[in-house]
Amino acid sequence: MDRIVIIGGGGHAKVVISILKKLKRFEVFGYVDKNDKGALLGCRFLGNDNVLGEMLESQGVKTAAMGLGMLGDDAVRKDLSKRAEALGFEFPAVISPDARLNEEAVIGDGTVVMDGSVINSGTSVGKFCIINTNATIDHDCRIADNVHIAPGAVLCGGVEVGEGSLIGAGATVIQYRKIAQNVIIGAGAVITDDCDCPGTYVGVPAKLLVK
Ligand code: JB3
Repeated sequence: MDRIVIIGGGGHAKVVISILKKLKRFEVFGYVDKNDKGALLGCRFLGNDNVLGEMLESQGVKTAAMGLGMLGDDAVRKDLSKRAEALGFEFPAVISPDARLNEEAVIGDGTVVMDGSVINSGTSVGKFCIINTNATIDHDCRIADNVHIAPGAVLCGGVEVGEGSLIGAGATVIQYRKIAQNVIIGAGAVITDDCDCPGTYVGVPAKLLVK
């Protein structure tokens, strides 16, 4: 089995590790973090990000998974994934065996699809997204890179979500609505209109929070 390193050692990384262990496709070699968080589900601390180069050169670790979560600001994740790709790491999509993907659902590199989520036919998901636990994305959606669909969120058919946006836990986006880049949809919000401006939308029906 190929070796894989997890970037980040927090709660999200633990979920990614649990999925990788179920997949039995990779040997989870360890995780890198700013701090030693001890063993994560048996996965050892390897050091900080500066050891990634050595992992590639002398430990034969060619693949990585992004273990940092994203709650609206994807800057650190984006920087880390770019740095690791520049070193030569590959980021395969990590798709739980307990997720359901229907025909012609396309998932980008580096994206993690958690347990219980459903991605329906004709939907495309970009790179380095998080499709979190029990999220449902229905047919023909277009999800850009670095998007987080939080646990239990519901995207009806034909929804578009721009780069770096977060659809909060339990939020609903009705069919064919468009969410711009760098938008945060609050937990439980119901989106009935397009969200054209970056910012935070909350409530039922959701409205842009004015700063
Ligand atoms: O809501 C859910 C289901 N999951 C959340 C997820 C989407 O986002 C979760 O509850 C958290 O809110 C968050 O998960 P994450 O990113 O695992 O959060 P936390 O538990 O705080 O762990 C972040 C880890 O990243 C910490 O161990 C930090 O030390 C580490 N970290 C921060 N900056 C870094 C860096 N690790 C590396 N390798 N490099 C960094 O630059």
